[in-house]
Amino acid sequence: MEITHIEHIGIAVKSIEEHLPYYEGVLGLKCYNIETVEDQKVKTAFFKVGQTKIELLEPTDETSTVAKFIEKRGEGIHHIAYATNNVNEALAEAEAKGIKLIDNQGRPGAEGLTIGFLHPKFTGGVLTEFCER
Ligand code: CMX
Repeated sequence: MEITHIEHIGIAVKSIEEHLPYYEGVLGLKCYNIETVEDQKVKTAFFKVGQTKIELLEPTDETSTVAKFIEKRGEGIHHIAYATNNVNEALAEAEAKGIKLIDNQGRPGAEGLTIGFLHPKFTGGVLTEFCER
């Protein structure tokens, strides 16, 4: 696989609105997109930092995996997403090297990206996402 850069860092929050003053007012970043990803049961807010983005993730209901994460571990870094030119190839290669997949195939994510996750128990405790534009 070829990883080109960190596409985004996902941060789990209870409320996007509550955290906007920090990202915009303190760090001086601009929230350029707020989007709900129904499939993932999250509302997302994006900020660009060079080539990389910060993605705030707010659960849209209590059955969301992000709601479960916050309940168990509190707000904070939820995942790291790597940009690659072929998600399906990257997933297959990781699996062939013994990594448990969450997604066998890429699926639609926020911002029109195709995404696929690796299980955090096989990646040193970091939920890892591949993204393809
Ligand atoms: N980072 C690191 N570890 C995590 C984790 C995370 N984000 N989420 C869960 N875990 C750990 C748990 O702490 C737990 O560890 P222990 O067994 O030591 O307690 C273990 O993984 C199993 O977790 P769980 O609470 O039982 O939760 P689930 O098995 O129901 O789900 C996971 C975990 C990662 C499979 C699930 O969250 C998932 O499928 N994630 C991928 C999809 C996703 O995260 N979507 C939201 C973002 C979408 C977007 O970016 O648009």
